[in-house]
Amino acid sequence: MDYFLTENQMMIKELARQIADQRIMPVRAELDEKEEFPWEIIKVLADSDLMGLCYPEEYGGLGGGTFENCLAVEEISRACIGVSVCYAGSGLGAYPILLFGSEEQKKKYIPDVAGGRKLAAFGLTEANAGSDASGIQTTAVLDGNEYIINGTKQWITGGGEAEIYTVIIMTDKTRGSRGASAIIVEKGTPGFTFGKKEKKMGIRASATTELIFSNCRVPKENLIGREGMGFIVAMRVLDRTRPGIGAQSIGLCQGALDEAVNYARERRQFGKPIISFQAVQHILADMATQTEAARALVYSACRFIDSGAKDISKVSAMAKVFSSDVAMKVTVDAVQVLGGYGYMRDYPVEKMMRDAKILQIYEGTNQIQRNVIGQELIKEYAGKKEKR
Ligand code: COS
Repeated sequence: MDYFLTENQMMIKELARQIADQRIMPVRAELDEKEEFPWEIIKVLADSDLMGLCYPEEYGGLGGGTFENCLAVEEISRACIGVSVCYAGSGLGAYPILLFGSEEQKKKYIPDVAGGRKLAAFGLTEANAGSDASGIQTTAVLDGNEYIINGTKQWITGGGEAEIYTVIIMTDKTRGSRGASAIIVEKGTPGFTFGKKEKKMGIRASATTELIFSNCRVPKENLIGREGMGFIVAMRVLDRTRPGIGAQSIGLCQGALDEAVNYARERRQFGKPIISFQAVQHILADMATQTEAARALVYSACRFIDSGAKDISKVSAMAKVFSSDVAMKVTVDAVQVLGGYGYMRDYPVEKMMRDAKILQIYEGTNQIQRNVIGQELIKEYAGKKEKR
């Protein structure tokens, strides 16, 4: 399919593809096995300017948008979504500052993230606040010129490795979601430590830890926007970043499809390559069709967001839910095509299937995405919103 990419977009895709092929593919199994954070690859991505794709030039970025970022995420994900989440997770951490931060905050934090000198991470989830994001219990109390933060965040992508954390905390517990605020906490701040590194089913190259705040004091200037805006900051940021999960999904699908087709061309049974059997062709045909449909939706969602559209929740949720469900199915099918070999760690599809599962869970479960789409439909058909 021709998606009419600009020359610049084609260059970004090609550069990310080269790095994926030359630097990520050869080490992905080892990174998975050792659960090792891919700092060397992050450095290569930074040196190639790919860390700064979606940030304005005035803050050291390349001035691209969601689409440019997603093209790079897609190509990196074709090789390994464990690596791509280390790359994209930093964007998730920086977006609260980029979208809602003060000029001083943007100048202070974004250039280092855009240059890949520092990673950012986003802290919303807690032990008892996952889908019910407004149920967070971590608090921040203003004491003179500082906030004192107490509580624990859970399953934070990039935990321990990132330098800059944007966390959603309660500044007024009596107000529910309207009592939440977003605040920046830097690694090394006294009272801010990391819990154990989680042992995960997939995306094992990435780091996932608790963030533990114990009377952690941060300057009140670290508040993003105003007190009470935290839930909206989180929701708006997730609206923009969820197509990135779509990009991870389509990259993973493409990687799995490539492996399955190549294997089916080589593997002989009953005296012929198994790709000559319709039973196998039909599986591959569905994998290819679903991957292309997901790609078309993710690309359209990104372009819609980059057009400056305000009402992006539904399209963003659609891109995430559809493509991640496809990724789960396509990777399961890839294992099926490879049969017994597919189940062994010697072939990459085993890892791809393990990796795929998180796409249906993080940045809002696929059940939550369907809730978001459902709520938007209700508003549109009641005439309260323009139909999109
Ligand atoms: N953009 C702007 N505002 C939004 C919004 C969005 N996308 N989604 C919700 N809001 C606003 C609502 O308008 C409402 O504002 P008012 O208080 O002024 O009415 C407020 O936020 C609360 O919204 P709502 O009542 O819908 O919140 P719920 O507690 O019912 O939760 C869901 C809504 C489930 C959609 C939300 O909690 C969610 O997305 N959960 C998943 C969180 C997630 O993605 N976690 C992953 C971890 S982060 S990697």
